[in-house]
Amino acid sequence: MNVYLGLGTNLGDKEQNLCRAVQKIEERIGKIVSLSAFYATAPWGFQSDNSFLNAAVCVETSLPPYEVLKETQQIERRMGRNYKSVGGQYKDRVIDIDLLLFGDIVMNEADLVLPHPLMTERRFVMEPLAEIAPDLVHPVLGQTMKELNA
Ligand code: PH2
Ligand code: MG
Ligand code: MG
Repeated sequence: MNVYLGLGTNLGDKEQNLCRAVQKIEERIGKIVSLSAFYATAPWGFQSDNSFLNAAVCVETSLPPYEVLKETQQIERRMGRNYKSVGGQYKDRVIDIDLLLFGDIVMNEADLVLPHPLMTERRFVMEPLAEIAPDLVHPVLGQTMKELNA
């Protein structure tokens, strides 16, 4: 199944952080089908002096959603993200890997919601996603990524 992941970083060597994350994703989750350009974006939803580099990646995986989540969280930790957002406040981070879409799976669990509930509100997600998957249809909204990014 194809899983779409959103990547973000605003600390350290951001380009290297994204490249390392993609490499680890390929090692642990599956074959990289496509990778977007890296987009320089302003912090969204919180104040920070550190701008972001964001990207989207499509991975062909045989793992189920919770296994992919476990792997992405482990990659985040191994790359030095040993903190979580405090009281729902976003924080600067070395790497953030979010599950955006996982085939046509729709699920609503406390620790995993698919598709990602905020993806369509975030230009830093939709811009790279629409680049690599313009005709992909959102399983709940029924619109393509290109339409949702318009
Ligand atoms: N991630 C957030 C909150 N705000 N802003 C940008 N530009 N890029 C992000 O990846 C990002 C954000 C929560 O994960
Ligand atoms: Mg995030
Ligand atoms: Mg995250």
